[in-house]
Amino acid sequence: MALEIALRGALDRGEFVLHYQPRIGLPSEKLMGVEALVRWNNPERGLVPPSDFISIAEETGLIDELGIWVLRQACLDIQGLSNRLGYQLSVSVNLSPKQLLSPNLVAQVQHALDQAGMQSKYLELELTEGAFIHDMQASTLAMQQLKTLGVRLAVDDFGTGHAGISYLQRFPIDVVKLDRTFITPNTSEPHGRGFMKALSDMTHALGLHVVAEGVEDKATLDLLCQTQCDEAQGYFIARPLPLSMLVTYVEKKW
Ligand code: G
Ligand code: G
Ligand code: MN
Ligand code: NA
Repeated sequence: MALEIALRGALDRGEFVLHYQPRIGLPSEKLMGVEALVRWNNPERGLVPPSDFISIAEETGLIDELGIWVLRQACLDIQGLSNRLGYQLSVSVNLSPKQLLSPNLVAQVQHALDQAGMQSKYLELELTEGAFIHDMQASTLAMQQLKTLGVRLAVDDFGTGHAGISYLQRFPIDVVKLDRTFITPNTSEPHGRGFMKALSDMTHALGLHVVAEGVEDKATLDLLCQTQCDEAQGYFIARPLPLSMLVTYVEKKW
């Protein structure tokens, strides 16, 4: 209850901030876009990670309002940056399962795009497997409606849930984000390359794009290039950065 009230106040006072983690294309290593990750800039506690408040926001219904703020701010920030750079970046936004089933989601997404002047194909929405296995009919419908806007849909943390491969075919998904627990061990294991190649081939056979998360070293990035992974994200490339530092990162690289 205390945290719920604190979160409510944080929304009203504008204490939430977004950090952006770069995502590069392979093998070009060209910057393709960023993932927006929310933090709470608490005056007493400092930066509070999402793991400390997202589930409470979901339980109390605050996630709808927080989610709308994240969507709008992410589109505004990244379209603004793209305009300044003369170089279009994509932005990925995490959606909680509850948001996917909200009847207002499609209108909210369209509004966020309009407000930022962003073309829908540059917005990607990340859903975890858990978001669409509870009510398959409702989530399929919601996903189809989002697809008609022209946004991309990604399965986040793929491989950690129970959904499995059949879900990639059943739902209108464009992108698979392989969970980081899959990625690093493969560099050191004898069958790692074969495993990564199989995952990448399977994803491509389904007509989907594959993104590796949690890339922490050069050996892993090399392995992902060799196994035709499409994009990569992780500390070896860049940590999640405040907008001002993202600007510096982009300007240094280009
Ligand atoms: O940045 P960090 O590793 O602390 O993020 C942990 C998790 O928090 C992410 O994996 C993601 O699932 C979740 N998360 C981050 N930002 C958002 C957001 O804006 N909305 C939702 N629903 N989840 C988020
Ligand atoms: O669940 P989701 O993929 O949305 O969350 C991404 C989270 O993973 C972010 O909170 C981010 O801080 C974290 N992350 C990003 N890159 C790396 C990495 O290379 N290693 C580890 N351990 N965590 C990472
Ligand atoms: Mn994510
Ligand atoms: Na993930």
